[in-house]
Amino acid sequence: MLDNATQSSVPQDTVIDDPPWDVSTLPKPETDPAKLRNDLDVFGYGIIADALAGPLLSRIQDRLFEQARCEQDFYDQSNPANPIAHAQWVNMLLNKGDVFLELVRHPLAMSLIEYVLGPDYQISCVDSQIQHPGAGIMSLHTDQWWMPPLQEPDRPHMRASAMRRDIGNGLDPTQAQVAVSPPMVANIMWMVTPFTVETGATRVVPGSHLSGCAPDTSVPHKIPSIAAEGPAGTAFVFDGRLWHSAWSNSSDQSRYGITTACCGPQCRPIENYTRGLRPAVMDACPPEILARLGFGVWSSYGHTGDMDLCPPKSGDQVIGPLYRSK
Ligand SMILES: O=C(O)CCC(=O)C(=O)O
Repeated sequence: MLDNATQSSVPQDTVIDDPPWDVSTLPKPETDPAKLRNDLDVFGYGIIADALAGPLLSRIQDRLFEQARCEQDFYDQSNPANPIAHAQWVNMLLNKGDVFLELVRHPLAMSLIEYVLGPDYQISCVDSQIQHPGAGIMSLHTDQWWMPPLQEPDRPHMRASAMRRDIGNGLDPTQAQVAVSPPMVANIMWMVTPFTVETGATRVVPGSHLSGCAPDTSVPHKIPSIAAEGPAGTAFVFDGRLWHSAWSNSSDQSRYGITTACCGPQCRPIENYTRGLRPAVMDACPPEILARLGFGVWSSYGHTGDMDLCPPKSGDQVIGPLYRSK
């Protein structure tokens, strides 16, 4: 059984030069749902052509560019996953413009998330990954790095809370010959501005979602990858097990991407909406989206006393200690 932190059979100082894939067969920008689902199965990702266009794309661009500029003056946050210079992170976007809600209501994109995770998926984050000019290369990783490896029955199990983002050491992205963990995460990278090799388009390792292990985290990478390129408005949907990373921006244009990561209902989302969603945003949020933001109850998980209430009652509404009258 191979998975996540399990030892790779390839010596650590190896640099893989010849990519194990035929570029002509790799996913191309597409709008056919069946083709996109097949690309997800085979390569671990699919590319949606013109996912955002016209006024919607302009509204998203305008709102994000302004927010990012203001936040740079305000506190200039960097993504703990991508703590490199000139890489900016704008998180909790649902609090920063109702236009961003349109991303998690995108029929085709969210149907692909449902295809990977099933109907009760949760929204884990809606945040922006910005590679400004000069931003460097991020470590390859998966978006379910926290998934403990499958246990060999005659060996001790990996403790769930012992998982760390940087313990991957896989060098062989090809399909494992043994059982691997299923996807617990599916993500979408929305290309708000053009994603090119020069601007730092996300790098992906096609087929690595079935490798059963987490990638070596060296920078420079030891593993070949390809750039998920596309004009502004393209979106690429990917399996949480796919090896990927941000790439260096050698251009003079900032690269703006938005990720809408989703996870199984049994997982903890990255962004804590039940605590941090602004009240006005919560009030304006459609109930079906609120349920996906952690305000729903899934098989009694997430309840505050009443199984069917969405949103569940908050602390100031629930029953406290009761005493029988003397
Ligand atoms: O910005 C990118 O291209 C990828 C970002 C990413 O993989 C992450 O934040 O986990």
